[in-house]
Amino acid sequence: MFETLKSQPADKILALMQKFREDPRESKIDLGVGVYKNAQGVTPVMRAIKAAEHKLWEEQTSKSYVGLIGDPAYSDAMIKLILADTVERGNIAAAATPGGTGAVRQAFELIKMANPSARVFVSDPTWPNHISILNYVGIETVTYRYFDRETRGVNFDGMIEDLKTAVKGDVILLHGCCHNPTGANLNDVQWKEVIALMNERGLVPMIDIAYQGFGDGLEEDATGVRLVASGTPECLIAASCSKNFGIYRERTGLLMMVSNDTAAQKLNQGTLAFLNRQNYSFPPDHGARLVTMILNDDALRADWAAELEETRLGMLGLRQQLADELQRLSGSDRFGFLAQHRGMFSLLGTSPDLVEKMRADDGIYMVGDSRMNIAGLNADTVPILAKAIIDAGV
Ligand code: PLP
Ligand code: TYF
Repeated sequence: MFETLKSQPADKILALMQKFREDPRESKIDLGVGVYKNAQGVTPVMRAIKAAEHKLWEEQTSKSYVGLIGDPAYSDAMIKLILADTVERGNIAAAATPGGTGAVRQAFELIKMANPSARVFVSDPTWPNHISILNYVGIETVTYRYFDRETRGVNFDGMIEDLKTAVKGDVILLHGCCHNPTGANLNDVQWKEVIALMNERGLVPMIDIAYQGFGDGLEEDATGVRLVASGTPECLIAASCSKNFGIYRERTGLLMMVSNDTAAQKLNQGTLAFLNRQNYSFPPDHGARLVTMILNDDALRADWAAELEETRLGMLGLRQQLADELQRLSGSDRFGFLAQHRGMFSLLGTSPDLVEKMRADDGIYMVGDSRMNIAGLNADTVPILAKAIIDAGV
């Protein structure tokens, strides 16, 4: 049987990670995989996570199964974090998942189950796993214009024009904040316009939110998802705690179904439990428990939010430094977009050839589409990157 298997395409981001490890140059700079790193290049365990783990170790008396949807207290805490009080709790069904990827996967399976003919519209470009999981689940994918290669901002007119080709029941996948890979995001007015269009045409929004707190702040980054959840009849939300709690390997995510039909909540909740059971029975608990402990404890929560804010401001500072340095070297404002982008990523918008040239000449590792992880920089490496960008002729 195994002889029938074909080799599968590698994940380009993870392949780049390997290539970086194998590069002997000491001066190499890793701007690849989307993992936060501090100025020392370390992905730290956040202080509040350490404290919660300590408390958990002392207090936890059993590791027996929790439940198919995880601990409801986790769902409650995450719903509050993401949606605040914009939607009644009775209008939301939720289930813990293994990471944000697990939530994305379960959401796609749910779409396939509820409407096998639905197409999913994704931004051009988007996180490559969106497309690869959609293909694997057997859902037709349509791309909508998103990134303007001239301005490096959002091509909003193109986006709206393309979304107008969607028909009733199609799903529109939107990044809640800190768009991966571009760093370019919708403003509030644009969110409202997209919502109006989706409502007019009977389209179903799905929000992937993996970087709340990395852009403009915890509350600010939730603006889009809150507008969608409160302004559309139904939507799906896939959330990840990997980045904002720094618990990547704990696999902590949440899938939400928001519906204005309160009577459907029980059925929706049962469907999420069913989907979890088919795929892995019980979702992981450790990360979800830490998140719940932190969000429900004033002191831990304050410390977590403070450390997240330091992280966010650090990345913003690096963005500004890079934009300033490039302005100085190029004598132009054409790199100003780097300071406008939000989150961990910016798409430089250059060719794979120049990306490869910067890797070969300067040991700078960005993803082939020219996505840079800003957190891979520090104050000393920003000038090195800026010079490499100018030397390569970007
Ligand atoms: N969605 C987006 C847009 C992402 O960038 C990521 C990356 O980490 C995820 C979802 C899922 O992350 P994880 O499965 O590690 O929680
Ligand atoms: O885009 C990124 O770099 C992060 C991390 O298969 C990641 O989202 C990368 C590849 C992958 C899963 C997560």
